[in-house]
Amino acid sequence: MSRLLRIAAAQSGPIQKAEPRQAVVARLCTMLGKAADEGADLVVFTELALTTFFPRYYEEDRDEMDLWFERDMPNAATEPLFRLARERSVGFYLGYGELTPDGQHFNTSIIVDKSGTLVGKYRKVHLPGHDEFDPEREFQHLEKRYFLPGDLGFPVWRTMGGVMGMCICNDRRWPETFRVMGLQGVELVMLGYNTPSVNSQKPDEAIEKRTFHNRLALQAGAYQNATFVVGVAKAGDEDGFHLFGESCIVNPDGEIIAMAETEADEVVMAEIDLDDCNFGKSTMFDFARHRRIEHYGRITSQTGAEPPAE
Ligand code: CDT
Repeated sequence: MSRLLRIAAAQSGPIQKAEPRQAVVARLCTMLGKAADEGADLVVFTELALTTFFPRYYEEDRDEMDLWFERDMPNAATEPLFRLARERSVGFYLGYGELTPDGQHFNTSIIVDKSGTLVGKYRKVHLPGHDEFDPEREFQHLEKRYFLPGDLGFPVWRTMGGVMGMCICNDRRWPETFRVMGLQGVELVMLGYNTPSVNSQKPDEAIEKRTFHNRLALQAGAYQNATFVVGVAKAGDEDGFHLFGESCIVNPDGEIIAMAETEADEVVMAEIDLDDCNFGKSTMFDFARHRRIEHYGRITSQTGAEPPAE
């Protein structure tokens, strides 16, 4: 048995602050077209794929930031992408800033299937950074100021022949993210990321260490849950701030099977067989047989570390 799927990691190059949505969507359409020409079933775009990474900018009045958010999806700017995907019969994952009718802001992603139907929505749970201007940092990372923590959990959906899940950027550093989806039998986790190449609180940290941590998190998440993982960057120099690339596709053995080579718009393709998840899920990571939940209580009853008394 095999369940083959041709997937494309569609890495975005930098998006400058002044770049209009229409121009960005045209770039995404070009990548989706290329992927479709190569037979893609599913294209994975990045986190906040329609704009520059705006949480790096401090604004006293939060309402001033609403211009970075989408009130509807699809909307006039993104309709060409939805139309093209439908015409080419390609599903996609897309990240964007969501402003709900009742005024809530989320860092959101969606899965759209090959018929153009919105299958699922995810709202980023693990928001990194801070919520007030921090003069100690070389640059700001104000996700906690502009977004609420996601309120939808980590659902998975049966679509496009497999069990699909989503997370966003910083979520990949938390094993709970992958495990909660693993416990629902996830076979493909899609995620976008905007990760600065410089640690604003540790400027001498080498970029190699930061890219290593990216691979480490994606590969461990894949292996420990016997799932494919697709991680897709926004990369390159955005308004003077550098984001690393290395968008990649990871198999259920935790091996990287395809990786971007540039920091520009780039489509990375792989044909995967979702049935390759079956071995790990029925042996080493057969959760039903091997997990010992009686020892895991702290995972959900305690947030911070509590070391023993000195
Ligand atoms: N976008 C995002 O979540 N970026 C974070 C960097 C956080 S640095 C304060 C990441 O985990 O890659």
